[in-house]
Amino acid sequence: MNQTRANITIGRTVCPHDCPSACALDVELLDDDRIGRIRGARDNSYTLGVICEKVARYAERFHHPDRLLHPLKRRGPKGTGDFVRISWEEALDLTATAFTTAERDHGAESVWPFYFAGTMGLVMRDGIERLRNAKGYSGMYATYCTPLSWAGYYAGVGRLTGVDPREMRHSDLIVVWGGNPVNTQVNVMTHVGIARKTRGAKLACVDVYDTGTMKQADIKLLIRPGTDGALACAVMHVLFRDGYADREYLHRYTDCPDAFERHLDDKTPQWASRICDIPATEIEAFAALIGATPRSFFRIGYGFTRSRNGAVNIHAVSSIPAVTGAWRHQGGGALHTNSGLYKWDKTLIEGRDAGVAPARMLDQSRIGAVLLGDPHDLQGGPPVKAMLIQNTNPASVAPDQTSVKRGLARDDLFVCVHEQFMTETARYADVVLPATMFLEHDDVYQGGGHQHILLGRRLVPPAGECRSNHEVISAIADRVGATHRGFAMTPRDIIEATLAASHRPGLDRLEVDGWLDVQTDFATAHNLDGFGHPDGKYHFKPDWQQTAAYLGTRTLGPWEALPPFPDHCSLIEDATDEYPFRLATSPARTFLNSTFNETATSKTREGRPTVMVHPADLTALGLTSGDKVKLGSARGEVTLHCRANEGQRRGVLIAESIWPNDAHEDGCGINTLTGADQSAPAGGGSFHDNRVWIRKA
Ligand SMILES: Nc1nc2c(c(=O)[nH]1)N[C@H]1C(S)=C(S)[C@@H](COP(=O)(O)OP(=O)(O)OC[C@H]3O[C@@H](n4cnc5c(=O)[nH]c(N)nc54)[C@H](O)[C@@H]3O)O[C@H]1N2
Ligand SMILES: Nc1nc2c(c(=O)[nH]1)N[C@H]1C(S)=C(S)[C@@H](COP(=O)(O)OP(=O)(O)OC[C@H]3O[C@@H](n4cnc5c(=O)[nH]c(N)nc54)[C@H](O)[C@@H]3O)O[C@H]1N2
Ligand code: SF4
Ligand SMILES: [Mo]
Repeated sequence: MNQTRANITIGRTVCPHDCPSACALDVELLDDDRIGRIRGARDNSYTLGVICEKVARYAERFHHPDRLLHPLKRRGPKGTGDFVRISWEEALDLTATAFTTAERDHGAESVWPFYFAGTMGLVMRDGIERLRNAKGYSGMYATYCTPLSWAGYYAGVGRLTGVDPREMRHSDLIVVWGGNPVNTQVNVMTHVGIARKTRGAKLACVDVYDTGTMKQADIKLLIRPGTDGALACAVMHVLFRDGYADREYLHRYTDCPDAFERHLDDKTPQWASRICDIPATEIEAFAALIGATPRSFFRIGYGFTRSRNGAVNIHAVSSIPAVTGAWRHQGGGALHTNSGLYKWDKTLIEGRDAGVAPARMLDQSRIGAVLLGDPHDLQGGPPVKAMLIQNTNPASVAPDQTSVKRGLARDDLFVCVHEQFMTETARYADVVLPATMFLEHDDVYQGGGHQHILLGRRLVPPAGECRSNHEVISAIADRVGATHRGFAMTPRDIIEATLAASHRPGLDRLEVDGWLDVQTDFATAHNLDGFGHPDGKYHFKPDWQQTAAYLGTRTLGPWEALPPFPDHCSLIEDATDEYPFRLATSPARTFLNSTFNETATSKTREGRPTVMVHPADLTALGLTSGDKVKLGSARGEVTLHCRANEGQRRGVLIAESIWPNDAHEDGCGINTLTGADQSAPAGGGSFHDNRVWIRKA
């Protein structure tokens, strides 16, 4: 229901972006189709009235003069962005004809619907799966973001849930490990702030540079990228050594505490100090604080898992509260994601009951290799001849950018991109379709970092000729002869039916309240009735094959080289003489992956593409802060400017991302440097694990 404040109508909806906060929003509706300021809903117990600055000024993106407003057909060469306007009829016919021709000549698996999380709405994001399931098109195994972290957390805990983040108000120590919520999910800081104010809680932060979160922390651990496993092991070594391990808890709730304790015997702070490049005394003090603070809350981020050893590292970090028994206490335990809380029945949304034999799954992060016909990636099946791309911008965000661009530029490949802006990917399309934004369609959302199901309402009519993902999927389905009842339903009908199938209250409840708090009880959230594995124990000894199966894949990458227990795993791209630096490409505050990098305010805030370098390294390299530099990896070269930064280890480079490709010289974006090799045990982007050289441009 819309409300009125100071004569301005306020509409309530949800932020759709790929962010664990999934904020409940109050939107100023200035007239029938213009929005004003956006604020966080004060009455949502997680949002608490706070949202990030980029969404607060969403009007800048929503009413952007460069928004796509009508369908386009390519006129110039692929990648150049030379298009002419066409009608929806023509655009859909061209797309359907290309799909039908590919299917006829090469089989249904030669069509590859490709998507990610531009919107997190379940109907608009996942509806594309219904099209592929109804046709037997190739599937996509989503690996940009979560497989490394989910594998490692699941291997230990046995489920993808954690402690209610609102419990932080009862915490005495909050450890933000490998995440930067000041940039990436600001609401965590609201709840940290409450704990600090009301209880004097301490904030500890583990990162590879002095992020906004690190700057606010009482305890700062500034380590080398990819060494979190070593730090966590040394912390646990001290916990066992100094009597902080809760042995009664360990024997009741964990799989093999004695073997694990012996394994940690030589994982001393001195050992970790050499790997992490921090003083052993800092590790001792950190461990003692964790040991002495029963109410320690581990808020475990994604960033530190974007390394080839990321699954091992997050498993190691998740093991710490299992050693201290922090899970027992209010305000103690861990949260990585609550994705496992919702238990949606997605049969209707994804058309899982379409009755067509399942097709091969192609690795999302390997899009370059797939399009270039790598036989290993194609798994003995046909080449990809036609694509529909929704909700993602692979020519910017996917690793190994050079291959992605070469693949997309193939003359014998048909690509339809459904987008809000003329992204790097859209420039390679044969047909571009204009997409609605979240304020123009209905959907339902879940909080990855909290515990709400939220209703996203359509508040204004679509701009120009924009159509929603659901409309486009249904129109293509109609033309290619894909049948499923979902294509004829409205988004609201689909939401209603999905809520019912998932045993949740109906849409009328969501209509009134705006959201539903689905938090489980204390004992369940704290795993006090047992962890998620069949034996009810926390597993110090991971079963990576079972973990990969849980994630819906077989083991990928060099998984047999993973250590049997938490450890420092050396699978990362360690520096060499040729590539002496380690580069992390951490998220910039006012971009969200490649979204918002089209807004002037974000670009102004971020300045220009920059790599931060330790001042001593700059001197040794003969560089001055502000110089134009080139970075090179085995994959390619990128041009940007350097800036001195004391707050990182020597030998480490940080390039906050993701800038538009053409903000760099030659249009080569930061992912020209990153690798698309599959990480163990189940794939996943290792965006912060790059060995590179740096020199003056
Ligand atoms: N402003 C903004 N917000 C975002 C995003 C964005 O791009 N920009 N992206 C959204 C998405 S898709 C996601 S998945 C989430 C992710 O949000 P987070 O969980 O916060 O993860 P990241 O942002 O990838 O990285 C967080 C931090 O990890 C650090 N890091 C990198 N390597 C290591 C390492 O080896 N060890 C340690 N300890 N730290 C390391 C990085 O420097 C960075 O500061 O954020 C979402 N929110
Ligand atoms: N170097 C480096 N690369 C990274 C990362 C990093 O930290 N460093 N992070 C990685 C991570 S964690 C992730 S999740 C990926 C994310 O990568 P992407 O999922 O590609 O995320 P975005 O760049 O935000 O692109 C989303 C696109 O969807 C469009 N969109 C939004 N809503 C809708 C809609 O309703 N319909 C349609 N059709 N389109 C819509 C937006 O306009 C935008 O262009 O990037 C990865 N790439
Ligand atoms: S913090 Fe995240 S969920 Fe909240 S408004 Fe910003 S991008 Fe959206
Ligand atoms: Mo992500």
